[in-house]
Amino acid sequence: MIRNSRLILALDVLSEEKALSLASALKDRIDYVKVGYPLILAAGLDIVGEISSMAPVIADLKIADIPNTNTLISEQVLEAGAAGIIAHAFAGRDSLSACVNVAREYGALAFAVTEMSHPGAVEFMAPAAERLARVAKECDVDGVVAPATRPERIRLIRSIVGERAIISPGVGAQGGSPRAALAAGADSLIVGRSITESPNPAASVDAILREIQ
Ligand code: OMP
Repeated sequence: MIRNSRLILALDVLSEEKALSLASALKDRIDYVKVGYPLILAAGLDIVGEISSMAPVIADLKIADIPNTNTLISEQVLEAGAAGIIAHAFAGRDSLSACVNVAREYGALAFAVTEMSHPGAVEFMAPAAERLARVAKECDVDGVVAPATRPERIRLIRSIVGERAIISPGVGAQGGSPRAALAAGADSLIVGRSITESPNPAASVDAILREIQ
């Protein structure tokens, strides 16, 4: 399911033009483009289809509502062309299963967030992360999101989710090390600003690829 480079580009830019030009320039170097609220709110939902014509898109709407609303959100973004969705596990099994079920209907991937990468995640998410990872597994997600800023937590979450994919944000701008995250068990890195804000995005991708290969 994860392709070759182990790199997912987080396209958190606010200009449609910049988004399309980055996707076009980097599409052959990365496995997926992750598109979330910033770009979808700025450019509209059609951006998902436009980028999908260049590289598969993971829609990161961190879906966390009641099951019916989760179903409607998932359908909208998958109908727009996304190849995968990210949902929160903390809303519970019924809510997460709603997203997984829609993903299955569309032949798309469903990911669940376990513990987030930012410092505030240690307040509420870290104490619940093992349970969230178990819920994600029980809901039969394709993969989970785990923090590259705390590789020891990736190791722990790997011990729970087994063979399921772990995609891991937090390298570069948030301070995590690409090699350490992969060594701890991540399958792929999610990288945003250190590429999108670089004066030479392609060179920045190549530097990360050299570091992890
Ligand atoms: P940079 O910090 O710019 O590399 O971007 C990281 C990307 O990963 C952003 O799109 C975040 O919204 C996302 N992300 C996290 O940073 N931490 C998490 O715990 C989860 C995500 C995510 O689900 O993608």
